Amino acid sequence: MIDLYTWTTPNGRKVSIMLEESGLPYTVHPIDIGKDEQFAPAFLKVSPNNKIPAIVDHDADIAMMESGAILIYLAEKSGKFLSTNLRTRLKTLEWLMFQMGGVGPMLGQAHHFLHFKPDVSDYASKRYAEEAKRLYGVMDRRLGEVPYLAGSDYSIADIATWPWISRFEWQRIDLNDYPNVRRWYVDITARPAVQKGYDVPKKVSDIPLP
Ligand SMILES: N[C@@H](CCC(=O)N[C@@H](CS)C(=O)NCC(=O)O)C(=O)O
Repeated sequence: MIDLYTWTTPNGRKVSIMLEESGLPYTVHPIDIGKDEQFAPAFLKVSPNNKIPAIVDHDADIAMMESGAILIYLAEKSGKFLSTNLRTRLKTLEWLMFQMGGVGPMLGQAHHFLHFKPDVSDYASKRYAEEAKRLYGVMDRRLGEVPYLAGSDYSIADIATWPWISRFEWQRIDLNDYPNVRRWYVDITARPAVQKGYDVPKKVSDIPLP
């Protein structure tokens, strides 16, 4: 059994969606980051960076933080969504790292400067609005060539990226400007495991649709 420590955010949803997709049994432990529960000493033992998501896999005696690393672990454990074919595997890891290093951190800043505090800094609002559009452009070109980020198959690269795109409204992105991202997003939204994982640890809203 896997313990999942999470909250209703894109990084948290990556892991609940992966657990739902792979069929691995898990128990949810909500960590309300709005109430600073991520700073509790007991949670620090599981997640030394004080951030969700984190897991403890009791079968293997493994505790892990960092969503990208957790997705790789769960893919290895379940044998799903990370190909053993070297070329496909490398493409999957490449687009997973693009999410971890670009999409997540940059769109996270866009949420602050375009959604939560749009008035504090024109410089920051403009910078992250432009970077969000640039990243959507990169994904749109890729998804114009292949159905999924890693190529022909749905993978942990898509599972990592989709929850960030589900906040397109906060990023002031019109998905109709990125038809390939729109097609990919709508297709993945239809997956029952995505819909179930989105509502972990609790339902806060319907999944936004363009
Ligand atoms: N690189 C980390 C980022 C995790 C992260 O930023 N988690 C946020 C929620 S999405 C969090 O726990 N924030 C609480 C805080 O910063 O105190 C990952 O991908 O797991």
